[in-house]
Amino acid sequence: MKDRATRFSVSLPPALQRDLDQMVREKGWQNRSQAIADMIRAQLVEHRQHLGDREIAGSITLVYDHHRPLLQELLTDLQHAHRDVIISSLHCHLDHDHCLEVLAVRGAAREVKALADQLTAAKGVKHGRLTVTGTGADLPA
Ligand code: NI
Repeated sequence: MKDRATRFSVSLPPALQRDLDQMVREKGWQNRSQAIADMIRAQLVEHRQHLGDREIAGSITLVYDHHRPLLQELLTDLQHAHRDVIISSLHCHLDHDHCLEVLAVRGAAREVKALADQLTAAKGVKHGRLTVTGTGADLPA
């Protein structure tokens, strides 16, 4: 059974309310309530990233030069060591030198972030980014 929505009032300066209404129109939200609910969910995801044991899901994106000595081996070793967190991976050969790797991850926030940091910090990785989302079950409708 779906929980009933509760109402609360929000006070905003007029200019902020105008900007909010404009963003609601531009982004195609149905109304302010839907917009604010989406923004709260986004902030919850962001906030929960900092909670160490909480389970999160997301993706780690890496761009690197595969000619860099030992880099490929290091990235593969790290991925094998964290195979419990990595649920899928995608490798694309971007050009003669560069590879794009996207890892889908799920696990304790602390472990996911540590893995992302290690991969991103590896010498020869030109760009790395962890994008965190919820696991679905942890986000109210
Ligand atoms: Ni490649």
